[in-house]
Amino acid sequence: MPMEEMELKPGRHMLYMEWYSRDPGGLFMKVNRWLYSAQSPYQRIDIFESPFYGRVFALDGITMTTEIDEFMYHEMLVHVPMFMHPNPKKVLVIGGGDGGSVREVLKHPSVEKVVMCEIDEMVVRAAMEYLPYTASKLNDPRVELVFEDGSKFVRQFKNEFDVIIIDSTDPTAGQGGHLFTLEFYKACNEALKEDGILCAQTEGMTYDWEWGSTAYKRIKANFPLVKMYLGFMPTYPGGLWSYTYASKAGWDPIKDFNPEKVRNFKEPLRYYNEEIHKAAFALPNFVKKYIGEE
Ligand code: AAT
Repeated sequence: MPMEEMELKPGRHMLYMEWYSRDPGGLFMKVNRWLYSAQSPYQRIDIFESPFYGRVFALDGITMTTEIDEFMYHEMLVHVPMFMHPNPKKVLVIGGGDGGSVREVLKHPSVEKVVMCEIDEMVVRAAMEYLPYTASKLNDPRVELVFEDGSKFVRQFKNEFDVIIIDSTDPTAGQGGHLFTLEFYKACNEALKEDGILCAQTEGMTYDWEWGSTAYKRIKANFPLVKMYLGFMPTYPGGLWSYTYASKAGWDPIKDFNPEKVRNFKEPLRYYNEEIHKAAFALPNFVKKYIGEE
């Protein structure tokens, strides 16, 4: 057997360390081997293989996805809004260059077209090569890839999309900040059809809770019905992640939820189900306080 094909024996591996913002501590993982590193015009991109987490994708040293838990994040970000819409045909994903959100969107048979607007083409190319499962649907004929700042791209549309999903980096990382402004959420509202639904990843509620609280309040200023919900995400800071759901028609994610649709769904899901959908909207007191909903 050629040396390079021999299985690497466990030992004292190299380490990857993510320092959380404000430097309270962070996350570390063993590294088996490095697969890809590059500097794009927007950020540093790294993909490595870890003995437990599988392939790990990081931007500027911040973990974006790992193979063991990306399903938790992508299913929660995508299926809550997708199941709330009675017939989502046209979907816009902003950010999400690894393809995980697009993969989940395409599990819904009503979908005719998904536009993914990712600022960094190099992220998408690297994901297609090194994250085959996460990026598995990026070549689907229903997918249109656009490489542009999502905050600019969305402005050209009025009354166009059924669902918009914001799968962005943190507001202080790369160009992520553009996807957290009041103007951006307003433009998303206008790009949605009258019964359109928006859903955004709105950060962890443990460390940088101000980011999520600000995002929630700005989305709330632009939509008649806005609710935050939570899910577990082991490799994101704090492990408890927030998402914000917004409906232009005022559809309530609990009262107007149709569990039949989830029960009849043909595609396998590993996190999201009808009980999780309802439970995710129950917020701990400290989170209610942070977002001003006590
Ligand atoms: N699904 C993977 C999770 C991510 S990736 C977020 C993506 O948003 C990145 O690929 C980044 O290049 C892209 N992005 C950043 N700014 C913009 C912009 N202005 N327009 C379009 N795309 C953008 C997010 C994980 C969250 C991490 C939590 N710690």
